[in-house]
Amino acid sequence: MPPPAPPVIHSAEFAFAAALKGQLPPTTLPEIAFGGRSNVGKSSLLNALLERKNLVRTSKAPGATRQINMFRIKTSAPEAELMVVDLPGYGYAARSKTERIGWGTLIEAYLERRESLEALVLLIDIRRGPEEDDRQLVEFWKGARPDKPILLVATKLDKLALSKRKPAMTTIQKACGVRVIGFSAITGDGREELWRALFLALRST
Ligand SMILES: Nc1nc2c(ncn2[C@@H]2O[C@H](COP(=O)(O)OP(=O)(O)OP(=O)(O)O)[C@@H](O)[C@H]2O)c(=O)[nH]1
Ligand SMILES: [Mg+2]
Repeated sequence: MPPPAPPVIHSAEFAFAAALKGQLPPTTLPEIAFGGRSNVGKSSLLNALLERKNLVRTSKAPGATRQINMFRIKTSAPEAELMVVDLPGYGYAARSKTERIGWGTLIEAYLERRESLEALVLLIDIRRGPEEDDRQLVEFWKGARPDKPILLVATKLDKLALSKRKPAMTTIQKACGVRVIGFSAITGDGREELWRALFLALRST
């Protein structure tokens, strides 16, 4: 069967926010989580992916997303219903130490125990490449969820000259041992490929 084309987004709506120690809603739909360093472009990618300008809050100042935010998505062609999860970014030094540890624990607990979580999409700024905490997250996922896929997305593709994109993506791929998709929330580059990979990930579990 050919891989599905990018779907029609029927509806995309905010469903739930869980703060530190907050309760998550009962699991009803398959979930895909989007994680990465603060300011890497998680919220922007979700808006671009879902073709909604302001569904997910973005910001120039790092640390904009301070909760686990869930969005309920319905698509057709192919028909699917899923939860897309915007995680708070890590590596934001301006937070207090207690706050950083608390958030780390919240995200780890979510990634490790959430039953309906089917895949992790890890975003890495194409200009920065993977840093220590990115590689740690890849290893954490492989250890905690050996049977579930992880996808890497190199963000802000538009900020790098065309000739430098491929080598930068290869560096990320080699460092993490996971396939990389290039993406730009500004131009929409990579949107189709990412959707294809997401549906494959959902199907493979
Ligand atoms: N040029 C360019 N800028 C981008 C792209 N994606 C995000 N940005 C910018 O990067 C900044 C951070 O984007 P967000 O989407 O808020 O990043 P985030 O990862 O959700 O950040 P936190 O919620 O703080 O963890 C904003 O100023 C965005 O406009 C992109 O593909 N290209
Ligand atoms: Mg955000």
